Amino acid sequence: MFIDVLTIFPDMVELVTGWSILKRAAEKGIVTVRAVNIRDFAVDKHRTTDDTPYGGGPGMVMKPEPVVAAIDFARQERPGRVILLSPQGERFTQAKARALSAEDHLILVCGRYEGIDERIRAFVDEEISIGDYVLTGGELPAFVVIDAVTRLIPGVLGNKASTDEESFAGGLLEYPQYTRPPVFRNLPVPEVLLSGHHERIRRWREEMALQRTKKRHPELYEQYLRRRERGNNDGS
Ligand code: 4HQ
Repeated sequence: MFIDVLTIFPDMVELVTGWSILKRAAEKGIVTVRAVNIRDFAVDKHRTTDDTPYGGGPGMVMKPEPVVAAIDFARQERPGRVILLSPQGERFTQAKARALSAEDHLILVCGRYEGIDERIRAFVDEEISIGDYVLTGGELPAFVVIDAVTRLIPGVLGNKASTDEESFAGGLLEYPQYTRPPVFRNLPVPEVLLSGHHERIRRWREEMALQRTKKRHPELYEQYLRRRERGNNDGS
């Protein structure tokens, strides 16, 4: 998969490409992330990417020409799905991550300032929000999308991700996990996990995942029950 990140802060892209899983995925040639500097597509001598809003008001607006020229550039070698990160977008979910993981080329447009010129939206395929809070730019949301999407691409996690998702726990919160030591600051590991009874362990984990989801995320729990009734247990 090719991922272009269109931004006026191209150095930030190293945050997601420079370390750990994504770095290895890039080395294996499974994912290529490229930073495209929107400022390189500004035409005036000061390479301006923002301007004051028509009609007045506070803050600056991202100019359309450099952003759309950067989109054209990103699209010139291969077609791509253009995604704008914005609080006005459709909420990003695991189902959306799964769908995007099948794409060949994502073009992620990161806005800055107080907003973008509305006409940029005519060149965008979809708009995604990572949640109802206001950030200073679309870069961190883009990195969230990259992280969630790329871990679903076969080979990136050695396929463990897909098996995780498709286990009974698909669509539920995780069960509690423990590792050594058996007692930490007076807090013991639940006895069942030390028992070696694999079937009891499996049932305990299932029960904990269910209880935890019901208590902490009742909406997800209801969705899970509805899907289980339909005979679907892979979280889709
Ligand atoms: N932004 N989910 C970019 C966000 C946001 C979000 C605010 C997007 C600032 C310039 N993007 N503008 N939440 O807060 O995607």
